[in-house]
Amino acid sequence: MSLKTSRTGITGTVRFVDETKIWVKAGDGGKGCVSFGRGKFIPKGKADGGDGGRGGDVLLISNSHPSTLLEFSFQRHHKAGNGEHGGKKKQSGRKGSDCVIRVPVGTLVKDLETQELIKDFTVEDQRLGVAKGGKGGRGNARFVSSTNRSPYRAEEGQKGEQRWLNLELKFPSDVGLIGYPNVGKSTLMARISSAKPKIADYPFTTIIPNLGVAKYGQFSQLVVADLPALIKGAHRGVGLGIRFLRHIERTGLVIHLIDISEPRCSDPIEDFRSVNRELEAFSPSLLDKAQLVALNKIDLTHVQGRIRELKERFAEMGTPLFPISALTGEGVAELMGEVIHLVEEGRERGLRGA
Ligand SMILES: Nc1nc2c(ncn2[C@@H]2O[C@H](COP(=O)(O)OP(=O)(O)OP(=O)(O)O)[C@@H](O)[C@H]2O)c(=O)[nH]1
Ligand SMILES: [Mg+2]
Repeated sequence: MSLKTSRTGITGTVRFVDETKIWVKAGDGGKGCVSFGRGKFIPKGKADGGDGGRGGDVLLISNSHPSTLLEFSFQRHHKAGNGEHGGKKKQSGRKGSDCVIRVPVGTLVKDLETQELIKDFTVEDQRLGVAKGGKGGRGNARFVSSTNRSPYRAEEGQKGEQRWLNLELKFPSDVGLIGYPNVGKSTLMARISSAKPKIADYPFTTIIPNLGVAKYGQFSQLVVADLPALIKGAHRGVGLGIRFLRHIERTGLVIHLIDISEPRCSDPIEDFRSVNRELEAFSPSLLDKAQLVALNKIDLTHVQGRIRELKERFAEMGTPLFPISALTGEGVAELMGEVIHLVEEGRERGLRGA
């Protein structure tokens, strides 16, 4: 996906790729050789043609390093080496070199034609063979028999497998940050993690997901995903749309931020509901995720003054409200205490990356 960022003042184009297609081709097997060495009592010579080498395989290996599939949009074709042809004196051809492709953890691999899910890379160092090299052909030495001691027969190598694959990336994270634009998602991300996302006072500052790692309690690796904002109609493509929501499919829990600091956010409950309707439009299962609701910017006096009323209104819906200031840090420890509690529970049930 490419986005032109005019209002943000960033010139140029930002590319973030979380879905792409690649073509993989394993190596062909080498030909078997037809050759005759000198042999006593064999007028034509002794058949000594060696076998062709096997073609190299194409393998995918998961790696925690790259966090996008961007490089695959530059290089779509991936080919393993062909096997060498067989030689004289029963020399076998060398095997073709394997082609190893490193994909980020969180990548789902599908066969493009059948749409069958072949693999879901959930942890580092998982391997998957996606195209098998062709077998080398047999040389004429293999076809010697009692009736034919000098056969001219040898085989061609088999073709290596080839296919198109669809790669889709869904970040595995513990906590996803969602909400309307400008509510302070990136500010909270910067407060609780080591990430340094761009923060600014205009909507849609964050145009691609940011990942950060937070240290809390015994969790030294709490992965937090700051997602681009949602607005009403996002499922119809309004704003940045809902396409980034795939990244919270793998999230154990969601922090939903709300903001009443500006006159436009007069009804936070309606904002809260419309963001949830967008989640539902993307995938109803997203609403089953644990969701913590935080009222941000309580350092501002007019926000401070409405905490009680809003706590009560959310309590009526059975939703506790965490008043916080991502800017000053007030209330963040209480919110994160609950986050840790839920993440612990989720990990016990094996939720992250599930
Ligand atoms: N007073 C106050 N301002 C805040 C607080 N949190 C964020 N802000 C301000 O609100 C504005 C938006 O903050 P961001 O963190 O960029 O908001 P966002 O939700 O990531 O915005 P988008 O990426 O555009 O969706 C910035 O000017 C922040 O400084 C807070 O707790 N108190
Ligand atoms: Mg942001």
